[in-house]
Amino acid sequence: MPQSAYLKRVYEQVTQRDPDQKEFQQAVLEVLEGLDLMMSRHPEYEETGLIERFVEPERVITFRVPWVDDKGVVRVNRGYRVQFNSAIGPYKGGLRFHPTVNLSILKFLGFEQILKNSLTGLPIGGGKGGADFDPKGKSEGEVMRFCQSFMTELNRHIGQFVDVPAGDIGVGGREIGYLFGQYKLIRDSYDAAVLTGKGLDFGGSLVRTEATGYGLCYLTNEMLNCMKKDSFAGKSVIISGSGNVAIFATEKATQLGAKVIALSDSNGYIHDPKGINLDVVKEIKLKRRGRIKEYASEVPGSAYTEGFQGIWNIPCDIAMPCATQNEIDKAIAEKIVKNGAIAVAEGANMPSRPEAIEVFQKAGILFAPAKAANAGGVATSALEMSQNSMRYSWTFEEVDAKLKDIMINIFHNAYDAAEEYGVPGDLVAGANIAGFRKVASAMLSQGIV
Ligand code: NDP
Ligand code: 2IT
Repeated sequence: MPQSAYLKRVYEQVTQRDPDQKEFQQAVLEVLEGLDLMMSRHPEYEETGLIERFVEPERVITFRVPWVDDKGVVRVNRGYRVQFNSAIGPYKGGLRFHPTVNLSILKFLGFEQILKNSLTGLPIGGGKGGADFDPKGKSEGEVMRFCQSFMTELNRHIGQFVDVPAGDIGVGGREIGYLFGQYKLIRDSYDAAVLTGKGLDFGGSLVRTEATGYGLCYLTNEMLNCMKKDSFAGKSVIISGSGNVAIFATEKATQLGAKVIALSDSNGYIHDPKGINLDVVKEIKLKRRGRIKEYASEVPGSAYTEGFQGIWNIPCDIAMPCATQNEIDKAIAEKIVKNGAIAVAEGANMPSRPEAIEVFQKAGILFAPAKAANAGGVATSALEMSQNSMRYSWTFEEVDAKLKDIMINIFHNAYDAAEEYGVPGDLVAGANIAGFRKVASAMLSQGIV
């Protein structure tokens, strides 16, 4: 809990206003604990009601998404877009299609996105959206019709200067393609920069697909180098999840000399002590849209175990949770520490519960929080928007070099802010402070809006 009476009041108001929004409250509390260190130097935050404004989304849209399944049955899902903060640029953030999606989850994600996007150094505000639609087991036609219906409503709320969605859990290149097609049809306008994560044939950027996982490894490598004079070389790594972020984190960690020994999905995990064969994973997950357990029947010497949390029983040097929020609880964190890990870097958004972060920090192991560590995806989205505006595309090497620079800068900004505020090495506080001060300064300049 923050010490500042003002921040305490703001947090109480958040909990009283939306008592059921537990994930949102969790994200707000973590950020306010970081901002606590800034309050004595910035009386203007309280004088202008800045924090009350900061924790309240500028706009929340919810809408009906009706569609017809392959049997001719009418289905209705709920769609959302949380337009959280536009102080430094148009709202920017992904769309999540998952049955667990609700307003609390999208508000937590949108809130985190504000500071993450600020950390990238690029001009993008914070937003998030999605639907409680479950893409699992749906046919191509069902996914397409759902995306079309979703965009039939969403289109009026977005635009390249207004709000620019992208992918997240359950939304990848296929879904972005269908969403873009419907937007273009309804608006009769080729606004390429209205969505990011597009296919390379129609305005997508090279490296966007890989960007979150690659960026995670670039930042982690810089953290290891700067804080421990170490690197990925020769390290054993465990990565949870087996979606977009996990796959390309595996690829980059392996390129940097590490051995990734386990991956998971929501059903269970695979362990391959020789090191994961990523070609097999890509064939299963990206080509066949299959389950991670199929790996064990195709790769001798590997094993599949039911239950996704068991992955953290395996000892590793570096842990990178890349599946979903609140996966790492206190007991799992204690296990990771006891097994001798030297670093934890978050690829997913808020994968560690607050008690888990405390365990990592008390044990003195390196900890890279999500809003710094996974910012490479949205940073490359912003580079996609730049290329769309220029009607130009950079090469893979050009985008990759920019991504690497951005991730290294994010690490140093968070690291330096932690030093400046007397909590050296605390990248959680450092990332919150470094991200917040630019947003705060922009909000102050723009008056009470
Ligand atoms: P994908 O949909 O590609 O993959 C998600 C992976 O996480 C799957 O392996 C999925 O398993 C697993 N997973 C999802 N929900 C749960 C759950 N409730 N319990 C256990 N496992 C689960 O998504 P991404 O890889 O894009 O996203 C992963 C994380 O990274 C999310 O937290 C997302 O917000 C974050 N992120 C993504 C970015 C991006 O650019 N895509 C950018 C920054 C952060 P299953 O198939 O069984 O559901
Ligand atoms: O959580 C995230 O940063 C994303 N899902 C990516 C958002 C984006 O706009 O690229």
